[in-house]
Amino acid sequence: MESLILQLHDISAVKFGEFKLKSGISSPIYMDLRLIVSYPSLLRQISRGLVAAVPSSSLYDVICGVPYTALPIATCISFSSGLPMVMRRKEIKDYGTANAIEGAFLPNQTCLVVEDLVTSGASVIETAAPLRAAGMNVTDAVVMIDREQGGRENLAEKGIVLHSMVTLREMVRILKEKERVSEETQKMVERFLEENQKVSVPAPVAPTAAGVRHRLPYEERAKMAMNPTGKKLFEIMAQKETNLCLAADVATASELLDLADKVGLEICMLKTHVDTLPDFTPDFGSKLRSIAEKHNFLIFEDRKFADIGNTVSMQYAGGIFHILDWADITNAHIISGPGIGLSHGRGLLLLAEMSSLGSFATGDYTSAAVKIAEDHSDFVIGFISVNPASWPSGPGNPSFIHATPGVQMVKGGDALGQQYNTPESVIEERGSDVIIVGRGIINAKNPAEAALEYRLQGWNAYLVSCK
Ligand code: 5BU
Repeated sequence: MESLILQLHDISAVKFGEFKLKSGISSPIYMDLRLIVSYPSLLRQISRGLVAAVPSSSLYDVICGVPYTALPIATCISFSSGLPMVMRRKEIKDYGTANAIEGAFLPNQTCLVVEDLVTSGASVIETAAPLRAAGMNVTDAVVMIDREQGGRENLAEKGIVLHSMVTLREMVRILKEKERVSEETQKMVERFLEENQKVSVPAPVAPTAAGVRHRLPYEERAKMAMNPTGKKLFEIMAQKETNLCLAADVATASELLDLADKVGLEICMLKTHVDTLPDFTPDFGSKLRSIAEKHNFLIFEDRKFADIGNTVSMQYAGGIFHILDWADITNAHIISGPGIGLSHGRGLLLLAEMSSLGSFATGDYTSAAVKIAEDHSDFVIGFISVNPASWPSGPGNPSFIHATPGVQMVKGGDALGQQYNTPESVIEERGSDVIIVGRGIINAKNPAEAALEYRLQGWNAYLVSCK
């Protein structure tokens, strides 16, 4: 460590004088670590030191350097440790397939954030946000120099543990010991650190190109919706103060009708998989409709159509289930192209993303769903999405609704690849509008009470995101 610090001093990466920091405070010491790219041996030593500063590098699936100074450092760590790297884009262009995070990763992987220097921790927090929005877990950050000015505490508040190679105080102590700085300078730095122990994180600026904008209230969006069913859904959400959709995946039609009546007050929409009901009878639709009218919610048959338009039209209107007769909303994959033609005055959600692990509905596929929706906004009311805040265009046109499955009170998943996020994360961070909850409610001891709890969480998150 001593030799590393002396080398940094030799190349003038440590400067003494009067400097204005990014956080606005003025400091008697400044570190310019951008210089290290010109010194490969230093870069190597720093990378090794950072790996040694975390409890075990095997805890992480990927690493991400905070742009720009830490990018070459992260590259070196990746190269020497074999840990794959992802990159966060600082600017996102509002076109094409540009992602906020570049590289190959899977949701739920754990990403270690790498940084050169931490003051308030704001840069690490700025990098953790899109990583988390992309579905990764960010639990730790490693930094070469901790200025000990509140970064550790600010990061802890965001659930990130900071590991550091050396503190600023320790660094100056070594420089004094090796007679590189005077006692007076050392004292000045120590006084400055005493007086500036807590630099706060500047308030976040709402991302523009991607990410969640300040959300328009549902009632405003009702006025913008082109499709009467989409409009009605926004109106119900605003009137009933709920953005909860129940995925009513119970064993029988009679249980489903019973549950619909019990939780009807809490929901804006009830989602069915009608082909799973062994006791389905032709009057199921009219029975469910009368409960829906009583409690003022819409019915969404999660049929996921995926065939050519002609076949889909037959599956939709005919067969055993006559979905068209009783469901307000259904959904379709875009795999077969835009010709699914399910107008008939109802609403259609396009499957832009899926909640299951390894889903192929990402990137260009998701962008294609957005394009089809724009071209058919008379009957497309929005999307099944998982993280619209991470799309190149963000959640996009406010007349479209985003509904997100894979929601429970705690993050996690099931044995078959379902992945769960919390209501707060889905609405506030991921920019969706409707939380779709199945087993979180159905398997609760008291489903009506659980539905109330989900409704409150979803609604509070919506209120926060409107501010
Ligand atoms: P869960 O019990 O909350 O995991 O139920 C989720 C429901 O949403 C279930 O009916 C799924 O079929 C449905 N779903 C999903 O989980 N993920 C998706 O991407 C889509 C639908 Br589309």
